[in-house]
Amino acid sequence: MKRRTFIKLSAISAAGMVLPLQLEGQAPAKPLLKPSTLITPNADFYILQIGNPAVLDAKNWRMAITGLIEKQPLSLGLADITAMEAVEAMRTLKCIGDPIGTEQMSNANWKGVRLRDLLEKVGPKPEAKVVVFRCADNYHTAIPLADAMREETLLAYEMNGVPLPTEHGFPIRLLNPGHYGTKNPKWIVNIHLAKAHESYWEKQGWDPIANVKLGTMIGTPSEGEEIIGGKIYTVSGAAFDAGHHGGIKKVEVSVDYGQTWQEAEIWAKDTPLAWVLWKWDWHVPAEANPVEIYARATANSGLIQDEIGIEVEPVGAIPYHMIDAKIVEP
Ligand SMILES: Nc1nc2c(c(=O)[nH]1)N[C@H]1C(S)=C(S)[C@@H](COP(=O)(O)O)O[C@H]1N2
Ligand SMILES: [Mo]
Repeated sequence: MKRRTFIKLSAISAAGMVLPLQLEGQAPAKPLLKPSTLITPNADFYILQIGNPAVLDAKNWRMAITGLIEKQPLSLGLADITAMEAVEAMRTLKCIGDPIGTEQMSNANWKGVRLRDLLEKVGPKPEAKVVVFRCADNYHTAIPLADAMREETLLAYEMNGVPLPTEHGFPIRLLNPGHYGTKNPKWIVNIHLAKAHESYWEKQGWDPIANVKLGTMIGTPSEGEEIIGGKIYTVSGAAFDAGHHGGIKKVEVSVDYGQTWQEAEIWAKDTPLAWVLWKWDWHVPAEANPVEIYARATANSGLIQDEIGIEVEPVGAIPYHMIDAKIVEP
């Protein structure tokens, strides 16, 4: 079968840098699952921002709540926030500028407070339609007030049991369920209620809503990997829909250019707001040959990734992931 041609993106995506994970030296005889844990350790969690991380000092940090509010503006310190009722939740973050299948997607357990509990203290005026977040690195973004009032929308101060690491937004970041990274601002210093707002990335053409699309990534094999013929190889990866399409129903793999699809096993999952991890044991044919490996997810709503692709799209992309690999003689 004739191989199809795809546009390969370089390591830089429009909304930031891709930080590929690489296996050291030779690929191991028995490939590891990738991702290998449901929770991404903080040291491995992807990092993305417009410039350098803002380095803030917990003692001097204040966050103001201002704008179209019924009551007086609030100025809060970290202790004011940690004194409020805490919520713990698992959440996956994914970058909107992610070329299909790359690894700007990670999952953590977070602790924080409901944004709505803070907004209720100041009372948004009826004309307030968006909540604007201004950050210490000059990043700014807004979300609809209705999203801000969702029970699952959190201001997080802990990540996997420790205070937010500097690069993930210390002391406070937003976790906005169902939305790409752009709508999860870090290093927040001001929360402002307004009628409308044009955010940093929107000015450059990125989607102002940024709902996460159904997506699947292949972690093993990696691009160009040599797979030993005649043995079992475990193809693995992650799939995520952020709960928009009812969660992931199944993940399938094809090693014959999409003619047939094999159902993978979902071996780790939690809430629909977190990714699922999947694997499929492939009985690799003995003959040496180039091979393309595809993976696609179907959501509980029936939505399926039914077109191959690799390009970045300003609204996030839905086509499925493909890896070029090589079957080699044992
Ligand atoms: N203050 C600030 N917050 C930000 C950004 C930024 O540039 N500045 N980038 C956003 C983008 S594009 C992504 S994908 C996520 C990444 O979060 P992480 O670095 O904790 O993985 O942060 C978001 N929050
Ligand atoms: Mo991003």
